[in-house]
Parts: sequence; structure tokens; C-alpha cells
Amino acid sequence: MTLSREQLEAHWMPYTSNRQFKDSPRLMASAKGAYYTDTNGKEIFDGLSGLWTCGLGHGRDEITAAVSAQMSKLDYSPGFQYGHELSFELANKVVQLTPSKLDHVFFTDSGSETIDTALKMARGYWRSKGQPGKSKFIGRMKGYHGVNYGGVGVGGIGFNRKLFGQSVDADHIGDTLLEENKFSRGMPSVGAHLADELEELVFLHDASNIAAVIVEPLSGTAGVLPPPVGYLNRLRELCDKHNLLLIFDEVITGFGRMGSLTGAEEFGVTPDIMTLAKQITNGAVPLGAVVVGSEIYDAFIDNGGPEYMVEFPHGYTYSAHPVACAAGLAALKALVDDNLIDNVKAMSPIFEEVVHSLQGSPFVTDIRNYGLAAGISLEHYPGEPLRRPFELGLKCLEKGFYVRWGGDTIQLAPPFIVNEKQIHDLVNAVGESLHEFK
Ligand code: PXG
Ligand code: PLP
Repeated sequence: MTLSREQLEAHWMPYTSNRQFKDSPRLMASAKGAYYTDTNGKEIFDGLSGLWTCGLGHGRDEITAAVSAQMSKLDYSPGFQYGHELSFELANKVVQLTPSKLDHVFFTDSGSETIDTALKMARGYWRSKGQPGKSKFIGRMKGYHGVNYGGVGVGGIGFNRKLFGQSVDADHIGDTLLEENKFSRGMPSVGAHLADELEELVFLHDASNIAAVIVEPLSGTAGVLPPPVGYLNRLRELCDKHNLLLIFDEVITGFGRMGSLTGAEEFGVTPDIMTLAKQITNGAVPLGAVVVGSEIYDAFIDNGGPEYMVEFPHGYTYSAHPVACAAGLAALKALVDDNLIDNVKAMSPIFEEVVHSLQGSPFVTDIRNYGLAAGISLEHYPGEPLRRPFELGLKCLEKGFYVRWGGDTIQLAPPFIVNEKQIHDLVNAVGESLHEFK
């Protein structure tokens, strides 16, 4: 099937330069393992695991089988006031794989819904404790927390906010990029002190007005910003000191990419609320999850009123969709059974070494990495910060490599099944493309 330009107009594509795309479409036709095949029959290496979703590789037979069987058995079940067994099984699995003290799981259908759910939980928690004034959120500059109104409000990427006006009441601490940390490998050694900006905002707004602090343990969308050594510990200390909830948005860092089950585990800091999505089903079916401790869950349950009353007036038509739960159970089983996190750990030092070999290539101004994630910052065209990454992405595609461009960076996040040769080939494609710029 060849789509006419007119047919392409009907779909208003998400986070896409629609005019450019529709002039020269990039259409995937199939995928297996670490490769896509496009509609021209060209094989393309998946250098971002879909959109940070498909760490196990594409076309996993066990996920396909679980999803197909579930479709035939129970395609939909009302999520409000009725249930099905798989959601409880999956919730227990998620509890088992996330840090202890995070014991209750609320299902959503995406990262964005997960964030908005977590923010509502945080405010509701404080109201149930008789402290309704605690409603402001503290996010971080360059943070990405999805595109729903709450997530945009706490997010710190101006481009995502400026068209839409004010949403939730939020302030932001600074990002963790420091000049002296350029080309750091893994966690930058300097920067724990940046967490102290939280104390300044507490001084400004007062803790009695603040519900929660939300950060990605490692900022993904902003171009892979690993936390400086000691930074997350310091945020945790300050949240404890000032009685603020700490939310880790682990939509990208959850389930393997950092070389551990979660960023919390990898960086040794446990939040009060964790948000998960993407890798939970290996991207095969939309699903997100908010994980909280008993303190928060019980606050709602204990204040629920008569037993027939709903304790948390929140939920989506597709929350805990049976097909999504089937995909989640199969994906998490494969992640564990195939020891894929061990492969992330084994490949990470090689990935680090090879990615950092791009230092000194034309237009490369910084490189950051952790686990199987790397961000490469590029020198701007005068007044056009977004153009070079876009052009670089297209050059890589010509060579058969899909990489993500966003802001003034290129992001790489190969699947957990990646091997050494594929890492070299991916980074070589980026290097060669950089040299093609005049
Ligand atoms: N929080 C974080 C930390 C994310 O990375 C979301 C929330 C929102 O999830 P949904 O499922 O609503 O998209 C995300 C999503 C990229 C890229 O290239 C990143 C995301 C999505 C698409 C592309 O960095 N992150
Ligand atoms: N809008 C209308 C009119 C609805 O009836 C519903 C759900 O019943 C929604 C929005 C929310 O949809 P979802 O539950 O899929 O988020």
C-alpha cells in the first residue's frame, strides 16, 4: 500500500514535525529482535528500543502468545467495582520487583496518566491527613513527566509548556548539568549540592504548602542526565526533613535500563511513590503503574467513609486492562527468566566506552551515559538548537540506524539484548554521520 499525501493528512501525528514527515514519511512495517523493517524493505537497527519501551527486543513470542490467549479468553473486563485475576497477579509481581515498602499498585494506561495519578494521590494523601494546604509540587528544570496537565505543570521543558498556559501549581529546582561534569562517565562526581535548591524553595513557599517533589532518577528525554553522586540521597533527606513526598518518575528507568530493576534500586534511594510504564509490557500493549507504600494507601482506605464508598475517586476505563496485564506478566517474566538485566550490566561498560569515543567528533559538546542509555549534545546551528540533532537522526536512518533526536541532543538506548558488535555499529553510524556535516 502506498499512502497518498492526502491520506497522510488525516493522522495528526504525536510529537512529530507533521509537514516534514508527510513530505518524506518514515513508515515501519515489521519488527523482530533489535531490528525494524520499513515499508521499503530496509532493515533498521532499533537504537532507542522503540521509545524506550522494547528492551526485550521486538516480536517476543511469549508476549504474543499471552496477549492472543487473553484476547480470546477475556478481552475486556470492567475495571470499576469488578476485577479479574491477572491484575492482582501483576500487582504482586510489580511489588516483588520494586523496592520493599512499595506495596500497592494502581494501574493506568501510559506514563502520562501515571504521573497525573501520582500527583492526585499526593494531594489526596495530604488532604486525608488534614493538611489540604500541601498542594504545590516541586519538579526540576528539564524534567519530563508526560503530556497531561499535571505532568506538564511539573515538567521542566519549556517547549512542552509554552503553548498551553498554567496547569498545576508548581515550582522547579535547577537541572543537574554542570560545566565541569561535561563528558562524565556514569554518575557525575560533582553536583550533590544542587539538591539543596529544594531547601531554598521550601524556604520560599513553606513546607506546609508543598505536597511532593517529583524527579526522574535519571532524566531521559532531556538527553540522559544521570544523577550526580549523592544527589538523590540528599533529595530524600530533605523530603524527610520537611515532610514532603518524594516521587520517582521511573517511566524510562523502570525495569532494566539502568542495569537494575529500578533506578531506585540502582541509585540506592527509595521514593514514596514510583511511576512506571513503557518497559512494563515491553511496549507491546499500553500500561502504566503507580506504586506506593502502605502509609499512602492506608490514608485513603482509612478515610474512605462507609464500606460501599470509593476511597480514591480516580481510574481509567482501561485501568488494569486484562490484555495489558497479560502482556505485563509475560514481559516481566521474560525480563527475569532471560536474565536480561545481566546483559544490560555486561554491555553497559562497553556501551560507555564506545559512546565516549565520539568525544572530539565534529559538533559534539557533551556525552552522558548510564546503563544502556546515552545522550550526546550537539553544537547548535546559530539560533537553531533543534536542527542538527534532527539532521543527524536522518543521516543515521539512511545508514539503517534509528536514533532519537530531541532538544539539542541525540539519545541512544539500545535493547537489553544488544551485543558488542551492534553497539559498535550504532555508534559508528552516529560518528560517520557527524563527519558528514559541512
Ligand atoms: N515520565 C517519563 C520520565 C517519561 O520518560 C512519560 C512520563 C510519559 O509517558 P507516556 O507513556 O505518556 O508517553 C515519559 C515518556 C524520548 C521520549 O525520546 C520519552 C518519552 C516518550 C517518548 C519519547 O525521550 N517519555
Ligand atoms: N470522556 C467521557 C465523555 C467519558 O465518558 C470518559 C470515560 O468514561 C472519559 C472521557 C475518560 O476516558 P478514559 O476512562 O478512557 O480515560
